Amino acid sequence: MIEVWTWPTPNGHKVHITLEELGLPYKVIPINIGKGEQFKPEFLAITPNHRIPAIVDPDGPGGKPFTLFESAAIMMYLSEKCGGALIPKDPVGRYRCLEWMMFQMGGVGPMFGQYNHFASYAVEKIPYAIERYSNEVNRLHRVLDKRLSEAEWLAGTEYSMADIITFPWIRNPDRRRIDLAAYPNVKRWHDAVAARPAVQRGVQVLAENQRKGQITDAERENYFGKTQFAAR
Ligand SMILES: N[C@@H](CCC(=O)N[C@@H](CS)C(=O)NCC(=O)O)C(=O)O
Repeated sequence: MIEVWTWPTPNGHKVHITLEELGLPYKVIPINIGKGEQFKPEFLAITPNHRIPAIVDPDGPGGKPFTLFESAAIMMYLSEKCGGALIPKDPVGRYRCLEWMMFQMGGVGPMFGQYNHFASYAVEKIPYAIERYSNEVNRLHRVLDKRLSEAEWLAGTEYSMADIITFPWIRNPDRRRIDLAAYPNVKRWHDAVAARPAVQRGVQVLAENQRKGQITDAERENYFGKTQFAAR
């Protein structure tokens, strides 16, 4: 059975939703990143980047165990394992899907992450940084809104990995002080993705561990302090 080393964050949920949509059996191995479990040797053996998610497939290529990190790579691997499921077969749809997956990995994830850092996690509140990333978060919502005014799904006419990879970063818009009413096409798409039973199951994985209140000093140290930057 595929092992998912993970935690209930947007990057983790991308893979949980993918596994649920594909109907692949999987075993969840919780990596509590607030407690620093991402630095344990057994996790570093799977991913040198000490970030969740990562997977171990005992039945990888050539029938051998296979490890993989980076959420988009994992999603593409799982799709291929299921005959290319959730990636359109026609060349235009396929490249639209990859295009929007890259847009999430290179734009939405890093920019929204920096916004969270400066607006919610940083002790010192730097107005320039908060404004810079707030502008980017809003700009990226506008780009998505335009795309979704032209197409039902990000890849075009069919629901795909591009929607799965983006959705966990759009849900809970309050966390980024976003009102989805300002982005009606994103809102329509968000509600359609959120209604899918596999999506609802995916976002429940380890959900009981989601932090309720403010970041603690111990979590801050693991994410942004000496522990994070120690040579390994
Ligand atoms: N590009 C990576 C990003 C992974 C990532 O940033 N994971 C975060 C949680 S969402 C993490 O593990 N953080 C732990 C840490 O910062 O030490 C992917 O898409 O898989």
